Amino acid sequence: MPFVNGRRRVGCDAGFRVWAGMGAAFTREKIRVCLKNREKGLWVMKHIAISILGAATLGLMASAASATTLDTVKAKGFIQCGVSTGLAGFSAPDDKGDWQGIDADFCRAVAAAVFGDGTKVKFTPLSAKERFTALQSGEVDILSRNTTWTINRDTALGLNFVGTTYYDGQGFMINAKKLPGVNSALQLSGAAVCVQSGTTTELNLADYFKANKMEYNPVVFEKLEEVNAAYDAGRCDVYTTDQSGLYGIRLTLGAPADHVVLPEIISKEPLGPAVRQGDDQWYHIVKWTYFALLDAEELGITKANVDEMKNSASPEIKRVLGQEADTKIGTDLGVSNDWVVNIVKATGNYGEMFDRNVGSGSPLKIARGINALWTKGGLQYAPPIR
Ligand SMILES: N[C@@H](CCC(=O)N[C@@H](CS)C(=O)NCC(=O)O)C(=O)O
Repeated sequence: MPFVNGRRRVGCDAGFRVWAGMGAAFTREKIRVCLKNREKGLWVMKHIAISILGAATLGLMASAASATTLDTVKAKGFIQCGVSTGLAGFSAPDDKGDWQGIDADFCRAVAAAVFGDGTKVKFTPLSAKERFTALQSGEVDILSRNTTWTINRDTALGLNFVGTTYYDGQGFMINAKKLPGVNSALQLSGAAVCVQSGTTTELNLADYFKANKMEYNPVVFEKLEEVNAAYDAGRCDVYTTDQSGLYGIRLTLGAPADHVVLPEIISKEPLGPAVRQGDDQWYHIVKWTYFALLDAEELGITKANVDEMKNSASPEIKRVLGQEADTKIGTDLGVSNDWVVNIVKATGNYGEMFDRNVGSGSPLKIARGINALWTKGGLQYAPPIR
């Protein structure tokens, strides 16, 4: 029992129950103080409880947020892939509604790495404006939509670009019948230019005309079909976008042969897939899927020969295909050791994907050019899988 100056002290125990007293008045005063303290104490306790509850809620939220993209993708059983609303060669639905194109196939390659099954993908068509919010909000797991890798998107927008699946540059297309004699973009001063909003295209256009002291009249739309329709109806003299896009769009016009792509490339448009920042494992899976496609091409591993290649005499090929004893070549990444086999079976290697969708085997017939492997004079180069 606590004493102060030899007298029994009135106080409150830890539960703020009043204990012990001496004279009635003295005790009443002490009880008043005690009750006051008790109120204070209860207030403090209430707030501590609130804080604890708050912290617990935050903890729960944090653990929900820390569920990795790989976990959520595995739990739902498919990858949600953000694509364009329909750009030939990159991502466009065919007659049956199946998404075709190099960007759509890239998501299939990631699905093959994760599930061993390239069909485990669902596609979300996105306009240029919608695409970043869709990725930031978690509506899609990968953005694979002819998107240019820029510093602003890689930093302020909270994205991580995994690489450049297609090196492009911005170009101009005109109706040669309407503008005979125009064979250079430098002859376009005063032109009405059709362009899609929310793109690097819009920004480069302004820079190019300013730098060359030329005037232009921008005709801006959010939806691809609006830009296409306006240009086809002759509301603009010029259509500008990534040069690969111009070739695809030209095929959809009323009279494709009337339209000419001018020779100038006015910007660098490294197009590639992006993921959200803050999930290194998912970033690595998507990035190494891209590298695996390139390494497979470099090693001559194709959709047709991948099973045979598992027994190759080359230690490198065996390693890449997960055939080494005690290998962790896939499990370290969070996927199975035969992940490269699964990718190549689903989509073929990078070169096969390119040819089928935008290259010689496609209506676009775009040359490999700078998208050739580094071993063939191009820019496509992947670090080794070892
Ligand atoms: N690469 C550029 C341009 C991308 C872009 O959105 N281009 C338009 C060409 S008109 C497009 O593909 N639109 C497709 C759509 O909105 O579905 C960027 O990342 O900003």
